Amino acid sequence: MDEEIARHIKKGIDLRRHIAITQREHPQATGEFSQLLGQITLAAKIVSREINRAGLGDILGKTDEENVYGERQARLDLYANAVFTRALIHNGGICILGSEEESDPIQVRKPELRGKYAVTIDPLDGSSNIDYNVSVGTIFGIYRRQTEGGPQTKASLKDLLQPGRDLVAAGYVVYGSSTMLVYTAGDRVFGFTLDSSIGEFLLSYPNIRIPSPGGYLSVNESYFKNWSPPVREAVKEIRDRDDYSSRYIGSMVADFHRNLLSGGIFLYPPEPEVPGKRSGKLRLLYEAAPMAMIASQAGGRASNGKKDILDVEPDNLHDRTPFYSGNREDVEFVENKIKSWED
Ligand code: AFP
Repeated sequence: MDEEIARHIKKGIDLRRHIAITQREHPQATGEFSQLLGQITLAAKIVSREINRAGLGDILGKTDEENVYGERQARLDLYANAVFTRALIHNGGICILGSEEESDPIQVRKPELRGKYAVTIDPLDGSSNIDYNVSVGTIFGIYRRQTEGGPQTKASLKDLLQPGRDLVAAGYVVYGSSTMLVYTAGDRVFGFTLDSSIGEFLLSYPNIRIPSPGGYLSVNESYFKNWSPPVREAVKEIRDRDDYSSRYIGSMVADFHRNLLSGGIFLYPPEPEVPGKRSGKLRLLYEAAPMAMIASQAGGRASNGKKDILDVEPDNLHDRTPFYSGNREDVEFVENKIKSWED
């Protein structure tokens, strides 16, 4: 980042001003990217407000609807999906949206509203925790449209089926004890905290770097018996290190966020003999790829056990992937364990 621009990025500035300053590095920018981030933050504020008063309204609990993975959707899943979809489709500078809650992508139908970005979103990750007042989150990834023909031409699936390496920006919102938005546009990772008294996200972390070594081991150990031998061995060894402690919330955004700030490794390994979990649980496009971009920009790494998540080419919108992310050394340690068993 240009030093003159970096000087203006100070703690406390609001997100809109921050975007305006960072966009100075791109004099050719049309404003669509700023508009898109603006719509994401607007939707995040609306969802945050609803989550904060969740116990008061009739919005907790499950619906009778199932998503494409056969999981029963929580009311707040549907609410968050509707809020983000509306904000992005009508005014977001995008041409197509892939949502974890929708089986098919959503097209921007009117040519005059079509922008040059394709967005993936997990509107409410960790929603099975919502009834217990546990942190949940939203994850988003922003790609450049690949379909030729300009706004007159409809977008296509290939605009969404891109490897994480092609992400223009990625981020998440964690609805926790405070609401935070963390994002990267490929140069540093920024963290903003929502000041609800003024309704603005203010810069609280100007340059997040994953501390290393040490930190938290974060994995659902109740699946220990289902993992492959190298993964079991790696987890046991990390658990025994003196500078590691265990924490697992079961809400990826919150687990990832803690480890981004404190170091360590988050794992969701495959369970080779368990139907539906042979590639783990997490979704490549909606969860793994955006988080991999953030981990990598913060000096860490995310892997599927064999290669960097950013290099994995998606075949389908709802592909799942094993996921190991955090300190570069810890992720490489797991990769090497897996490799040593294959050799
Ligand atoms: P839900 O959105 O159904 O709560 O799933 C959340 C999630 O995809 C991810 O946020 C967690 O890391 C992971 O599932 C937790 O899964 P386990 O309950 O199997 O540990």
